[in-house]
Order: sequence, then C-alpha cells, then structure tokens
Amino acid sequence: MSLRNDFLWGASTSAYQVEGASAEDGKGPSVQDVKTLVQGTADFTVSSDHYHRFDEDIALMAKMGLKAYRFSIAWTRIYPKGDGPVNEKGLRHYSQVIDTCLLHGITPIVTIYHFDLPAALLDAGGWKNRATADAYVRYAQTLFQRFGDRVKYWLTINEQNMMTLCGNAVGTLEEGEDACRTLYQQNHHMFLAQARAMSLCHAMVQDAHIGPAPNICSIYPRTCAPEDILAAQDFEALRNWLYLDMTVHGEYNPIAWNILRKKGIEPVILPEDREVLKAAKPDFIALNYYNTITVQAPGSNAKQENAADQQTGTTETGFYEGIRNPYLGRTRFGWEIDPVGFRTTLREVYERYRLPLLITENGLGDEDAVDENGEIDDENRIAYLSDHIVQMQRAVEDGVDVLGYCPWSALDLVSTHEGIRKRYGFIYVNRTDEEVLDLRRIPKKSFYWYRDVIRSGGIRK
Ligand code: BGP
Repeated sequence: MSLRNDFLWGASTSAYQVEGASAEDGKGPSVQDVKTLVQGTADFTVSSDHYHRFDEDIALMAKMGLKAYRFSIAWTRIYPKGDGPVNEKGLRHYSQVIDTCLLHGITPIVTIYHFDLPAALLDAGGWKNRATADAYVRYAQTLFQRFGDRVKYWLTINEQNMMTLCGNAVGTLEEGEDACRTLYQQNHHMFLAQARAMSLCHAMVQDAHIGPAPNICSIYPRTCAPEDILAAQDFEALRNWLYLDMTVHGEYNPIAWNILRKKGIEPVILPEDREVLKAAKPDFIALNYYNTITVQAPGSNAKQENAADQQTGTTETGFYEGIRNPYLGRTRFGWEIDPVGFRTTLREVYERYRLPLLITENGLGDEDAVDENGEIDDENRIAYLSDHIVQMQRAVEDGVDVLGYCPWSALDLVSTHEGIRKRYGFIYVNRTDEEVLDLRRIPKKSFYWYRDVIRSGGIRK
C-alpha cells in the first residue's frame, strides 16, 4: 500500500440533508425546502439537526479518527435570497463549524453548492438566467474572504452532471417542451460560475486547492459488439467527459457536443465565455462514486432500465440504453455494487487528466436497525466500504494519485429522494421519516471498523 502520509481519511455530508434549522437565524428557503417531496419521506426542516449538534457530531468524527470532514455551506444561510444582503449569523455559524474541525485536527473540505439553489434565484429563472452565475460568484467570493484563512480545500459544485442528467431527482428540471435545452443552458452557466470561482479562489486564498465534484463512473458496453462500444463511448462522453474536459481544459467534449447538436439542445455560448472557461484551472478532481453503469446500442434486445435517479435511468434515445449488469449484485435500494469498477474509474480519470483525485462520496444506503442491545450491526456497509477501499488502494498501486477518501456519509441524514429510511452514516441518528424522536447519536459497528482502518492506514489484503 502506498497511500500518501497525509492521506485525507474523511467522511461527507451536505447542508440540507443533515442540518435542519431550515428557517433559523435568517436562513432563506432553498429549492430543497420548496420542492414537492416523494411521498412518505422526511422533509428537511429538522434533517439530522446537525445545525444545533455540530459540536457533538464533530467530536464523534474526531473519535472515529477522521482527518477530514467534507460538508457543504447552505447558500441561503449566507445570502437568504441568493444575492443581496449578507446574513452575518450564517457566516458566524460556519466559522464555528470550521473552527471546531480545526480544534480537533480535522481538515475542512467545503462544498460551495450542493443541490440547494436559493428559491429566490429559482423564481428569477434559476441557472438558465446568467445572473445566477453572478450571484454564485459573489457568494463564493464571500466564502473565500471570510474562511479562506482556514479552509484550503474547496469544491465548486456537487454533481453538476447529475443536476443536468437527472434534474428530476435533484429539483433542477423545468417542465415544458424545451426542458432539455434549458438543462444544457443551465449547465453552461454552471460551467461559467465554476470557472470564475476557481480563478477567484486562486487569486484570493493562499495555498488554495479547488476542484469540481461530479459523479463519475466507468461505463461498460453490454457486449463487445462495436455498436455497444460506441453506445458506451457516447454515454461516457455525455456523463463524464463533458464535465471534466470543461473543468480541466475549458472546452466542450466534441463527442458530447455532437450529441447535443444532433438533438438540437446545445447551449448558447457568448464569445466572452471562452476566455473565462479557458482561464480557470482546478488543482484536483473530486469525484463521487457509487457504481458503474452498463449500456447497449439503441434498439438491442436486452431489457432497458427505466428507473430514474442519479445512478440509474440512463437512456438517451438514439444513442444508448441503460441495462442491468448481470455480473453485479445490488443494494437493497437497487443500486449496483461494483468495487472493481471503482478502480477502473479512478484509473480512467487519472490517466486522462493527471490531476490528483479526491473521493468525496462512496457508500451504501441501507435500512439499519438498532438491535436489542442498542447496537447497530451494519455488516453490509462494512463489506461495501472495505471492498471499495481495497480497490482504491489497488488503483494507487497502479499509479493513481489519490488525495483522500470521504465516504457518504459521516452520520445518517435524509437521502435526496428516498428519506432517512435509506441510511448511509457511520453514526446512527435516532429518527424516522415519520417522527423526529430524540435524534440521539449512536456509533454503528462501521464507526469502530472505520476508526481501525484509519489507524492502520488502510486495509491489508
Ligand atoms: C449523491 C449526492 C448526495 C447523496 C448521495 C446518495 O448523488 O451528492 O447528496 O444524496 O448521492 O444518494 P441518495 O440520497 O439518493 O441515496
């Protein structure tokens, strides 16, 4: 094993999924607070109450041995309407969170924007409006100004590719005939916002490291039929390389662009955009990995996958059709499990861009239960994470430079569209989708297991 000495063993959360206090201390509503919830799932008013309990939670993370904590800042705590007057109470809160991390020797890794666009900006047109990119840049500038002395790792936008490909799952899809074209225009404005934030961060923050945080995975062809290979290439261009080519090289991926053009949904680019996009350079690539995806050429015989969330639902008529991979098992919530695919993904991304990689999400959503001894025996999660860590280590042995591993999630939180029934944490939070209960924290078996992995610097296998 040759992980770096300063390897960032960590864990992740995002603001709306963990904090609660959704209208406290001046916070404005975000799209997550106003969206229509999937029936039977908790809303985000209390979530895991991390807003009030961050002290206790970060102390537990320290007990687990975390070297890093990846969390997001709620845009609407800093700018309740997305733009306009700043909310000092929101800034004070995150300043305390950052100081608490540092007190425990935990490196804060801050996501600037994780699925929670201010509702006021949505009302004004959301990301399809260029002014949203200006508001994002002002917001990012405030964060760099206030926290840049203490935060050295920044993530621009969480899963921009999923907001574009699965707008229905994360609340960015607009209804109407032009929905697809709008999505790619929104996407273009997010590219501009990200590029400007990266350049600004380098100008304002000493020793800054900033990068994107898309959801990236290897795409498998169903067979070695050349048509299936083409289908897989089309999908990986549209899902992976469109985002990373733009972030790293400031250019649209040609294959992806051609798909957009053929579908008549390519965005409008202004002449001045090119310079902005070219000027920005990330220091690393952060990526979220849950599983690989398998596709076949359009019109093949195998049954298509029709589910639609960020890890499934992968059909683009005329280009590729998502199918089930018969070689892989699945989680209780239907996501395929592919640790070796984690290794192939890391190799592909590193070979292509030669930038250090930071894993910002990976994990198992499961229905954990407290047993009669008051303990949570989450063996499935331990097996999932263990297999993925081993494959990450193999990727490092293969020559991939990995900065750190921050699985999802540090503690239980409300899933984006499947409620708190779908748990991911190392720390159990005592609540259900129906009842808030006492929100007591209980370290799961995986908590102690991960602590030991961190202590021994990885897994020897
Ligand atoms: C990623 C998101 C996270 C989180 C995770 C698990 O796409 O960045 O916010 O939600 O997926 O997904 P889910 O909650 O749908 O199970």
